[in-house]
Amino acid sequence: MNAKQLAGEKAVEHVKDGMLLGLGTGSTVYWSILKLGDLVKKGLNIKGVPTSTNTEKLAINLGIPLVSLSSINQLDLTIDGADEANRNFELIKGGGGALLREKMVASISRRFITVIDDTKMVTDLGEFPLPVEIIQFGWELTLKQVSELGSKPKLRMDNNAPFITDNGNYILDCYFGKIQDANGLKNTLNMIPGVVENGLFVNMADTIIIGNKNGSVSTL
Ligand code: ABF
Repeated sequence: MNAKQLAGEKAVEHVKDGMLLGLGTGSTVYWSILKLGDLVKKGLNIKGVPTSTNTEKLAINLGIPLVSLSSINQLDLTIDGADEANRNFELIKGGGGALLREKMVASISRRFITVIDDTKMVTDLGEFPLPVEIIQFGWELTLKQVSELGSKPKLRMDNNAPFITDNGNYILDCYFGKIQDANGLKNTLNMIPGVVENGLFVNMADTIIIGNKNGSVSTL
């Protein structure tokens, strides 16, 4: 079993009958969804899953019922991946471009479990360029304002055109170097008018499950 599968499957042990679940995107949470589908077939009753993006198709194929996000106030548990995590449970997410919907789902979850392999665990966030979702209008101005915060932002491209998120926005991948004050940077970025949301998840994850290459699983 690979490290991502170890973490993804371990997280499913926290799923109880009758839960409303949030599921993110990515190749680690992929294993959580497969394991969930297996347990649903064996009778586990999942009340519903408002998946955030292309996980929808997978959930449907595995017989996991979907609920619309607007019809619920709270989720019992969200399981999602991350691009980087530190021991303060701060995350960088959005490598897959789905950070806004993932943050919306995580924000209404009583519990939020992050599943990663050990390569994602870092002392300081920032080696992975921080994804920032911005509106298309005046994106060059927004890029300049983000760079004035001390980053080197790059417009994310998809082949020869700008990458477009599920919400019709652009993504800036911003290299800040070591991020010492994740909460401060998260808030400062979101004060820029053209910024919709950013990939700093602070005070959201309560558990980090790490699949290790030696075949063990650690839980923080
Ligand atoms: C998603 O999964 C994103 O927020 C994050 O970028 C990505 C991590 O993907 P993987 O699990 O494939 O490394 O949650």
